[in-house]
Amino acid sequence: MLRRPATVRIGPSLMCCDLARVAEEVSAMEADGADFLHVDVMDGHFVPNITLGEDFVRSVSLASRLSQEVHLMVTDPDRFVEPMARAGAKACSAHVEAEGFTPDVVKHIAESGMRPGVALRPATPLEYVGELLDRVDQVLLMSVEPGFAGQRFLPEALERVWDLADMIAPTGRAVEIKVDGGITFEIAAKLAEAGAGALVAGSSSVFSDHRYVPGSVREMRAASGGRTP
Ligand code: S6P
Ligand code: MG
Repeated sequence: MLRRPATVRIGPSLMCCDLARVAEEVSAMEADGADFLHVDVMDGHFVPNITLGEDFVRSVSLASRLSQEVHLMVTDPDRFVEPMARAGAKACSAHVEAEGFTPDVVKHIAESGMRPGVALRPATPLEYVGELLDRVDQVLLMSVEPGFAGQRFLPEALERVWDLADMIAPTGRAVEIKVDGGITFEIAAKLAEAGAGALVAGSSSVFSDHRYVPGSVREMRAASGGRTP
């Protein structure tokens, strides 16, 4: 049985864009109907890389009305919740594997006014989110090891989307499954069929040489079964 959600949201990953021209890049994404902007926050500790932070989110908030959805790849995620909310982020997911993660982090994200989510590395059992499903709005399933863009999609992630959709269905809650990493146009179609409600679009689809490719969000939407505006 296919369980394609009514709409699949598409969110370009800003770490893949030309950061020196972020306002222009974001306005091109907006013109192409992007649903959200995916913002990777890395601390060089939870993952071996450092990326975007609070000041970046604040600047993009001034440049675009698209909602920024933060993916926290950090140790002690709680310390980043309030700063991200203040900077204008609208949703935030923290990794359940991170040192210092507790269900209170999810509570604090919700209290800050952002949509709460949790993120899972590719090998983390789905059972880790079981008890959190009644508190989160989204589950971010990684389909590459977090840390770097430009990796290949791990095929086992597709099965995890089907399995997670099976776990969510009996709760009766509209918990969105968001998938992140190595998503090509072809894989987007399969993820949508499996029940993904949001796809992070990076260098495997909508960016080339750190530039947003005009029209590519529309192409991603068409590939994932949505109507092009
Ligand atoms: C990876 C990060 C991702 C990347 C995304 C980019 O740690 O969480 O959000 O930005 O993977 O997409 P791609 O197509 O380059 O993998
Ligand atoms: Mg990410």
